[in-house]
Amino acid sequence: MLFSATFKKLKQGLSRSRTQLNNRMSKLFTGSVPLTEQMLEEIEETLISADIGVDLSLEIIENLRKNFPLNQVVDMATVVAFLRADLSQRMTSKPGEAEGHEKPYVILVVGVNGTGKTTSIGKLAHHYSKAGKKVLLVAGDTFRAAAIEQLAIWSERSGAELMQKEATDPSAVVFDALQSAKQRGLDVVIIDTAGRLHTQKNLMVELDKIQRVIKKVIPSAPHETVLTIDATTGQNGLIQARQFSQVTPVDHLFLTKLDGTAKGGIAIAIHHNLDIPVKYIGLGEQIEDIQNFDPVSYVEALFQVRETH
Ligand SMILES: Nc1nc2c(ncn2[C@@H]2O[C@H](COP(=O)(O)OP(=O)(O)OP(=O)(O)O)[C@@H](O)[C@H]2O)c(=O)[nH]1
Ligand SMILES: [Mg+2]
Repeated sequence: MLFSATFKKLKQGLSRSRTQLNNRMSKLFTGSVPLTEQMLEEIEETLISADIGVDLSLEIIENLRKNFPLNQVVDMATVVAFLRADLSQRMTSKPGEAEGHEKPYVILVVGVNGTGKTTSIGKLAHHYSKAGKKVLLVAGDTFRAAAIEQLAIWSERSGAELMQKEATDPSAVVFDALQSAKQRGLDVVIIDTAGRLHTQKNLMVELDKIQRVIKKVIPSAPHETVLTIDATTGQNGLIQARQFSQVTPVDHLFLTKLDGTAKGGIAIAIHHNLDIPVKYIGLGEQIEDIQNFDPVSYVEALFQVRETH
């Protein structure tokens, strides 16, 4: 599903990151100045500080070097435009999945605790509900009463139904939810899961069991397994994504809290370095603060010379 991606909102969400980039860049440029080696180094550091990643930052600086000889007079707008164009060109979209038309369309949401699973589920539910779909949320984190309550709040906000059962095996709730959704012809089922289990082994066993139960009811499901990654954890998010995808198959990433970091370059690093596509981004705590990740608009929103108005 595509969200009404307004560029203005994307820019708003990335304002911290953009401001930091702009501040650092404007210290280097006082009007038009001859390009120096030191400036190149500082531009490189600026890119790295935005969490774009060391390798990619180096490549970009090399390209800048090729296009702008030392001592050539440049201004900030020209350099930022060059960086933006270069990055955009590298950010070709990864092949997206075909949206499943089978009913119900099952989305399994996994991720480390606190990365934003439940909030992101609320946002997804809202958007599907708004599009006229009948949505069922499943509280697969059954051992924490607060987790169920939190999902209940998002079900109210989004107008989605809720399936919950306290203190049972998560896969039992998932089984009941899918059967009910199938019988009643619901459109979308979104499953919340626990983020913390004692060991990676336990987590693997539980997620595996959930996957098997889903398939028992709907063999082609889950149609999407979405992993939430907290953007404010920077490069650790990359490591987390790698580790998690070894525990359970992951189709898409949902990169959350991009509004809360000045290191918005992490989305670019993840897009560049992982085979798992970033499909959604979270730009705030409100229900509408979700967008599809479009790498080119993302780069554009991140690299913009400060507006004068
Ligand atoms: N600023 C901002 N905050 C977010 C975003 N997404 C989630 N949060 C906040 O992050 C915190 C954790 O979110 P949850 O949705 O509870 O995370 P969770 O993964 O379900 O956590 P557990 O259930 O404990 O595993 C909450 O305070 C959310 O409001 C976002 O895109 N931007
Ligand atoms: Mg939760």
